[in-house]
Amino acid sequence: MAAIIDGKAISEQIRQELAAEVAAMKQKGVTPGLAVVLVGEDPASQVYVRNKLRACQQIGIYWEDHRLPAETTEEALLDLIRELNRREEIHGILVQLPLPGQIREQAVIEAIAPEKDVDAFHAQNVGQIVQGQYRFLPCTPAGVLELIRRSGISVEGKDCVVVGRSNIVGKPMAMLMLHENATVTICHSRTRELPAVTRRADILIVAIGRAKFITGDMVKEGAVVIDVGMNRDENGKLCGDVDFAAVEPKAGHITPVPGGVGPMTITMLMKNTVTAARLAGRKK
Ligand code: L34
Repeated sequence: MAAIIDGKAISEQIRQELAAEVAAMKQKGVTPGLAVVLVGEDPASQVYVRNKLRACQQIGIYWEDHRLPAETTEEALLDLIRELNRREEIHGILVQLPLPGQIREQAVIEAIAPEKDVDAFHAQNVGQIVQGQYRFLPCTPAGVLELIRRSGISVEGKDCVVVGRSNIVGKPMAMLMLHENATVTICHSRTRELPAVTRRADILIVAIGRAKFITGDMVKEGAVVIDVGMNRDENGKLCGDVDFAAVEPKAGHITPVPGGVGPMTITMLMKNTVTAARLAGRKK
């Protein structure tokens, strides 16, 4: 029987810490501000954006909700970003991904001022993270690390296997675990004998985007299993990349979906926005 890592509860605790920090900043005349940009009407993105704005509200962060139609041109989106880059009361800019096909995601990411790039997707921020010197960490990997830390799990010297190699999760996740002194393996859809690799993991982090992909036979007894997936199963129910019912009896710790990594992603976005505001204040 695994200990369930309660992402909602840990998130709540961090949000309270952040709310206190924001209250103190407001006393000194600085209110952290976040602009959220959503292009189109993807239903999942709408839910995530709503959760982000709700978290701002809860913590006391000033927020703006920019909604653009699905047929928006890249130039129009870049114009909005340039305007947000210039505005002093906006410390963080988040453009929700994925974007419609006519817009190049990379062009948009690189247009965001690095000091306002609270996703840490900009090449400058990515480069700083690889070098181990950074302003912010990308929200999902940072959230995973915080879940592990606040659950009292040590990482040093452990075998950590990351399944998935996206720029948003897999690659930065592996880098963070390396910085924590884990021995890191990255695997993906083309990895040969994947179950043999995942079975070596003391800490297994899964972000491959396939419902219930990790089955019981792929997990070592007592492993820490972190599920970054967000899928719908055959009944339309939210589920992760891990077959929870099959893996939970074997794992030492496991995160649920929903209520695991998702809320932490949002909480780390709040943390990055507060950090961005603090750093902007320091410059003046
Ligand atoms: N730019 N785009 C940008 N930054 C991000 O960090 C994201 N991500 C991913 C998609 N696009 C992005 C998110 O915000 C995934 N993601 C995200 C955020 C929140 C939740 C899930 C994914 C979340 O709130 N999950 C809830 C359940 C939500 C529901 O009911 O559907 C949970 O408990 O897991």
